[in-house]
Amino acid sequence: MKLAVVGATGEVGRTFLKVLEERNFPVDELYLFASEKSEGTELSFKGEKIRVRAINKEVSFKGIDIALFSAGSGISREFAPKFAKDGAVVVDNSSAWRLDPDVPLVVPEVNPEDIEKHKGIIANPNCSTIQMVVALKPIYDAVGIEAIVVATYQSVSGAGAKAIKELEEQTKAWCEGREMEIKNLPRRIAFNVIPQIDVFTENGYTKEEMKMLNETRKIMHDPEIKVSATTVRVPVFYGHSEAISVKLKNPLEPEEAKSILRKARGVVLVEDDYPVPIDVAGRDEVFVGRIRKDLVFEPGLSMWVVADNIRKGAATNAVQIAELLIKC
Ligand code: L14
Repeated sequence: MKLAVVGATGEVGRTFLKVLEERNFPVDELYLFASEKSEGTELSFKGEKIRVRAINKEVSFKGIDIALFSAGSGISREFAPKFAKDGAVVVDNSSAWRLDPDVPLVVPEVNPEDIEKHKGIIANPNCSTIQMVVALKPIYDAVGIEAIVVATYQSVSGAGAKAIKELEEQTKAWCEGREMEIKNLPRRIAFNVIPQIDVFTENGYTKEEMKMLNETRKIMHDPEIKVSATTVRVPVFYGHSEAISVKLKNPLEPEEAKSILRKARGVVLVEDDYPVPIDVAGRDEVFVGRIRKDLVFEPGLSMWVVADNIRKGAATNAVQIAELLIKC
């Protein structure tokens, strides 16, 4: 198994290496790629130091079996087809290919069968979408879901290492009475919340919010399901949280929903307490709590869903896809 990681030095890239190691993914040779400025960085994998190479037009990708990409949409658009042409299967974490009809969009707990239709590229969904569909699919299968209203509370790690640093630096500056600098996020994030992730589209929703609608429809194979999202950045380092209300097609009591989710793959039902991001960071499952009858939708349910956005929301989901690929 010759594996490549593209975007190896990023938040998700480094976590790919950790997750591959933890899950003992069979790797004979590992190739690490990143931008020119990271060339020469050494990253360790299974006790070995591996040198990061710059990705550019001159590199040959022949012989690679699987390539895990998390280097942004531009790099994915340019290089994923090249890897695929040279015989690799690309698992891409960017938004570049997610809605392409020739590219399966896969969450292993939800639609593993879609993998088989790949033509060299498989897309990893958006982090907020992944945790939402893992929590809702078992309920969808039991009684049907007509509509979802969701507000997200997204950590800064979703916007990369630079945004993590920005929250740290602003917090330090505030404590020391210095002026806070805004660099990568649209507003100050320390001691604040920002109701904007990604750019705005014409209908007043952001791209991130539209991804939650369009990706959910594709993953669930349900072009009718309605999703209205408000995505919000909060001053949390790791872990996205979501307040979700669903309009069901058929009645389901909260107790019945709990017994379904207790058995659901990849879900941890939190019953006497509720999940919070600092407890969930570093874990691979999706944590669900506060399941209750919704007071607007009839029949409906409301719940609170938390997951590590860098792990289940990105790296772990991609490695799970790679695991399915080698089983085929
Ligand atoms: O679509 O900034 O994969 O929290 C993942 C991170 C969108 C933005 C994606 C964030 C991105 C998101």
